[in-house]
Amino acid sequence: MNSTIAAIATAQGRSAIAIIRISGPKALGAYKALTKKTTSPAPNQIKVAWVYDEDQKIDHAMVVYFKSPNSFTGEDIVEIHCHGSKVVQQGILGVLFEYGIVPAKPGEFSERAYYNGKIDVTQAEAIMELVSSENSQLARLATRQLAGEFSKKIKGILGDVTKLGATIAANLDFAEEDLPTINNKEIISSLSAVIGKISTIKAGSEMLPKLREGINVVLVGLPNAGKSTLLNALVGFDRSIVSAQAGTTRDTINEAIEIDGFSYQFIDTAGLNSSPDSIEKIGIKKSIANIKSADIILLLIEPGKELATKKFIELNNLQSFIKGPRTIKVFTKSDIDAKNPKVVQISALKKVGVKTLLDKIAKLSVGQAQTSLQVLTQRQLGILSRVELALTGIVGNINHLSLDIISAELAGVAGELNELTGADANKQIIDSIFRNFCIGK
Ligand SMILES: Nc1nc2c(ncn2[C@@H]2O[C@H](COP(=O)(O)OP(=O)(O)OP(=O)(O)O)[C@@H](O)[C@H]2O)c(=O)[nH]1
Ligand SMILES: [Mg+2]
Repeated sequence: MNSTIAAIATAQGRSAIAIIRISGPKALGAYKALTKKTTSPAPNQIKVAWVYDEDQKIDHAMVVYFKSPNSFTGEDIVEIHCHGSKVVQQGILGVLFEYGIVPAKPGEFSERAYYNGKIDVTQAEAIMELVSSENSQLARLATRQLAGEFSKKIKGILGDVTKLGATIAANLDFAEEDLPTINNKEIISSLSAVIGKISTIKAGSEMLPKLREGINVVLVGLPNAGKSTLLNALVGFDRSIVSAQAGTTRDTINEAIEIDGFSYQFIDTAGLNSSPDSIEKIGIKKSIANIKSADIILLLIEPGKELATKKFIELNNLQSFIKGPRTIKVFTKSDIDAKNPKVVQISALKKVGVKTLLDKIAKLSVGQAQTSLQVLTQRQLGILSRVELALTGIVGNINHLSLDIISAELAGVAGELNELTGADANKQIIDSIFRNFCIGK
């Protein structure tokens, strides 16, 4: 790649500062042309300098030079941190294009980093995730992937598959001498371990859409249980109407908030009333639908209403939705009637117990999965599923498969795994990954 590319790396539009990035063999020359300096700058040091278009000053900017190979792309890179006006940015780009530098395609900086061995494909995909992360947990996960954590896991699995393949191949070579080095039981046990690792990675990614879109926390209970009061306490302002009248909330009310880096959708619902009027009926239908699709259910019970709540649930066949670890039973109005300290109890009115409840929600939403959470793109998930299917296929049919065939299957699996980190990925796949990036990345 002999061309030198440039692009604005910051968001379009007016801003305090914009960054223009240049990568390639002409970067240093462009630095000198722009700043009218004759000596090369020291690498990795930010300098304040005037940038010029011929004799015309464009801006007083900060300029930094990263010397190849110690840069993001592996090539010479120059970054110009200028003022964020369109005129300044276009002025600088104009000089650069005049100098023979070409506009960068979307993701071309990352693509060059990939081709120069600076990052692998999963790290490139992580960069994209990080740039588009909508909350800090997602960003944290993407950062972990950027650090190569996912690639390391895949390389571990690839190592296992290759090792098993090699053992089988050795066994094939020595077959005539009747020296069995591996039996079906051993193959199954090795493959099961690999399948287990893949399932763990996949399971870790299932939580991801939730992290992106927000975890649905539905507040349900009989009329007057204190749902709307709790919603208001959770979100920190008067979102929902509260009154002593039963059946105040008739429609669902959503409010999104972020807690500890996770996005949540709190949903207040109409009270579950067994003999509602016609409008209430529609609201209750919605409440029930929300119970069914909730990630987390807060079942609110006011003093003296435990039995009535249970009855409603049974009457509407909601037991299977409400029981289980995603439901938190919350006893409300603890200022009126305090319960045994072991249960979750709150007084939303007096703001007692709300913080503890939030902690419980956070714990439930991430659970044990947090450390194994994984950002997987559709491409990565597809490959992992194919690999999993191929391996379970071998395990299931082991008695009908010759070592030859198993060996060939494992070679195919190794190829797929290599494609995952890009060691074996074809140009088309690589292109499609980088073209989804933004310009300047
Ligand atoms: N003492 C006390 N009263 C509360 C508490 N939480 C709610 N209330 C009162 O209980 C009544 C009903 O509260 P809401 O929050 O409207 O109850 P809801 O479950 O949303 O009721 P619906 O929308 O009718 O289903 C109101 O008069 C609240 O002031 C609490 O923690 N302590
Ligand atoms: Mg209400």
